[in-house]
Amino acid sequence: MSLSKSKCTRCEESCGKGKASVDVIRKLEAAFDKLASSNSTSLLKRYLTRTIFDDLKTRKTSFGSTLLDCIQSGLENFDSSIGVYAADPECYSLFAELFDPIIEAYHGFKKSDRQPPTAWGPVDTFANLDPKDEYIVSTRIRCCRTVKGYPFNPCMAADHYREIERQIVSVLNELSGEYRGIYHPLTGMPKDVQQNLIDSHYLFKEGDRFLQSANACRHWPTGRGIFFNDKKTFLVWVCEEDHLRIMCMQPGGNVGEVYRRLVGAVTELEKKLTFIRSDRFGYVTFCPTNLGTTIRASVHIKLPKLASNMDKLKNLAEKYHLQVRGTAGEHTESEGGVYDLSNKRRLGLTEHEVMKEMYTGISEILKHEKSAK
Ligand code: ADP
Ligand code: DAR
Repeated sequence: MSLSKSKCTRCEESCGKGKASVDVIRKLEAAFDKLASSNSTSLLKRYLTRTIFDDLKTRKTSFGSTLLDCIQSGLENFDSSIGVYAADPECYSLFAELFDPIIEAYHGFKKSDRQPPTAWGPVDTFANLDPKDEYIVSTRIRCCRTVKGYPFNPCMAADHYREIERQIVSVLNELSGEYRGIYHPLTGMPKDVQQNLIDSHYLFKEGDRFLQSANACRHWPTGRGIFFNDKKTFLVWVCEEDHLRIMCMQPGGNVGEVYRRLVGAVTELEKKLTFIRSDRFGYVTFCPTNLGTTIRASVHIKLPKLASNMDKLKNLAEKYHLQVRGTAGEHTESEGGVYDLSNKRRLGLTEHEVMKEMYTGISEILKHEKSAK
């Protein structure tokens, strides 16, 4: 039996659009007062006015998700940058009064804007940004997908995770050629193997407190795992933050090769899986920061001259719509002078435009590094 519309165990209430329980509303009221009096700088605090809060606090989606499911991470982590997640795909419309201003603030994407149709463009547009391997350690391009008919983490029962994992893995196991690989469930994975995959930047980390507060880590590690080919140049995360994270990566700066491989992988997967795509937002994800193309195209790069002045590097990156992060990605510091530089914009642009922006930005950053004194 499909579980996609089953009971939402979190609130122990039958699904079906209706009203949030008295208990949920009471929890929301107490947490709202604490947030309002906090020094949080999250987009949640900035845009969850009392009026909007009162309008939204009683609502419930057909999956059973409430406002609490969407904002509990930001209520518990005042240092959140965003503070909200969509507990299921309906949340973006049912709680639009909160999501829309947050999406506009983060992406510059207004209520009247629409994500353009998917357009990967010519994959041979991009060459190797660092043919002599002097600066770029590795290139990674990832996109996120969610499977139609299922809620997102906060409202997923253990059987949801098992069913989605089963669906995705059966498709992955049919892949051939350079995409042929093996699925490694987290359940039963030896801790040293798991840690080695994380340290090698292949596998997602555990214990992100923002995701834990969002109830995105319940039933862990049920239904979670990683698929990869023998060269680890094509990988798929199953049921981490989104139902799927599809990524291609390899040493060096050959952006074109990585992009070609990713486009081929996604094209193969969407022949067998129905992904959630909205006319307004494009591909729908758990976190609003990933909506649209859902692409993060990044290089691990060494910039000894520019990195000697981080404020200057970040301002330069901002000029090219690039984000500077630590070596292990989000919420991490640089190790050994290696920085993660990636596109900041992914909503309101086509896939090819996102890639061109990243490619051009990294190319310009390298010119600055080479000419710096
Ligand atoms: P995402 O990029 O999917 O939002 P994270 O930022 O948490 O997720 O990064 C996930 C993992 O991918 C981290 O271990 C990070 O080091 C790794 N990573 C990101 N970019 C690269 C890259 N260019 N080369 C190698 N690993 C990378
Ligand atoms: N930590 C949350 C989400 C930020 C975006 N990162 C994701 N989705 N992994 C915050 O609000 O800061």
